[in-house]
Amino acid sequence: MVSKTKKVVTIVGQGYVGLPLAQAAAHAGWTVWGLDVTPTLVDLLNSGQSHIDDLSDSDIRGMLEAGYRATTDPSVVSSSDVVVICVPTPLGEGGSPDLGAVKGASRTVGDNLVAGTTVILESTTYPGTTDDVVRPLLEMNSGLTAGTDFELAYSPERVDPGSKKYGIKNTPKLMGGITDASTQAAVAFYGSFVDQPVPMAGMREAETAKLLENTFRHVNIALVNEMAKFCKELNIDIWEVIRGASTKPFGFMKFTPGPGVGGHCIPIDPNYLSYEVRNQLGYPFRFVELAQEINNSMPRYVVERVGDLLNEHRKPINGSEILILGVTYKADIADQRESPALPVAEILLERGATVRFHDPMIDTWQLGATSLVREPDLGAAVNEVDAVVVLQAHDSYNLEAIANDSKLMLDTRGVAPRPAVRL
Ligand code: SAJ
Repeated sequence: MVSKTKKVVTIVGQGYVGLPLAQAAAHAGWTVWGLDVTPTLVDLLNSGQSHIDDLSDSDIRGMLEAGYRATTDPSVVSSSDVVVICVPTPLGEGGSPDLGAVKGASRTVGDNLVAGTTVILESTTYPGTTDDVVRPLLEMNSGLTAGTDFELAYSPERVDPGSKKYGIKNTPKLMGGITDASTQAAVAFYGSFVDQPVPMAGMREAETAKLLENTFRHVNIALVNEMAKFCKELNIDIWEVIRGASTKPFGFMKFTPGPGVGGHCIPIDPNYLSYEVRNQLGYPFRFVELAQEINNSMPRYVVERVGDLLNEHRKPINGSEILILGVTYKADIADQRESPALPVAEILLERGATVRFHDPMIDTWQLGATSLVREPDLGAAVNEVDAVVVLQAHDSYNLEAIANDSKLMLDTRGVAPRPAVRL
């Protein structure tokens, strides 16, 4: 539990990582400042409204009652015992990591840092970022020394958006510091609301463990995607193959083919590792680069499969009406980042198809310069179009009824019964 005097934490970046962390800390008795550079977001949060899938408006109101406040004022850092940086690390030009937000946050924290504070980076990044990028900026702007005047650690976020089972409390959390004392300072912070804090040997090991976690998923998704392609040509049911393999109770983990890999993590994070290996050592991290190539090829493969199915009905793609079901990056959440639906639609349009969409989580879908409105009547649209393509199997879809009512249906998630055709 937190010591008698209310401890204060500033969490920099109030997105899908920073906000749930703020909620957990607030309910564990911390005074929490949610520091963000977006004034409209700060106002929204302080008015009790959420902008992320995993927290509702009432969750935000509960945080405000528990001592949370959002702010744009970085001076809160100077009255904080702990500062956690949770800002985005997108890919920049040519697939290299864009650390602009991390650098900006580090300078801001450095400008306001006082001795005795514990600073933790959570943003997913390449090994060495905390030590070689964040630390120098903190030290330069504060005149303080990491590991001596203030503690410094790295602790990767492990959020599975939309998960009903895992949240911050019951997900083991890795943390590695510049010194053992820094590691223990991170353990003391997270230990007040995480069941299992996991101290690591150092910051680089904690940074790299996160990348291993996501690269593991990325590579295994690419493996089943590539197998899906050749199994189709060999007339082997890949879904049955995976069902069978999944009965192995040890040494196997189920992954399934899909229309492509979306989200803010899996398609992005492994590139950090391949970037750093190539940058530092001059040779490629071949698994990641191959996995990227295969996963990025899936939208075009989906369109090829649609073409094959239309062809069986003597219809070209050109001039056909195609209904896409599910434009988010995974089922039952509203996030569209890196969703494969966009490249699928773009390639269909290139081939002369008319594209319509439905997604229970999305009202209007930005397709290049065109804003598509969700089909108002799903049943009618299913009957009207030449083909239905399921990209995300949202729980609310009755896929059996849609399969029976559609002229033809391609199911890219392997969950719809016949007469739907699986990828
Ligand atoms: N996907 C497949 N086949 C699979 C699994 C996933 O095609 O077998 C696709 C999904 O449709 C999705 C993408 O890959 O488009 C990413 O899927 P995901 O479940 O990994 O989704 P994220 O990015 O929301 O969550 C992941 C976490 N997921 C799990 O551990 C189950 C985890 O990798 C990270 O903790 C988290 O991102 C993160 O923040 O890094």
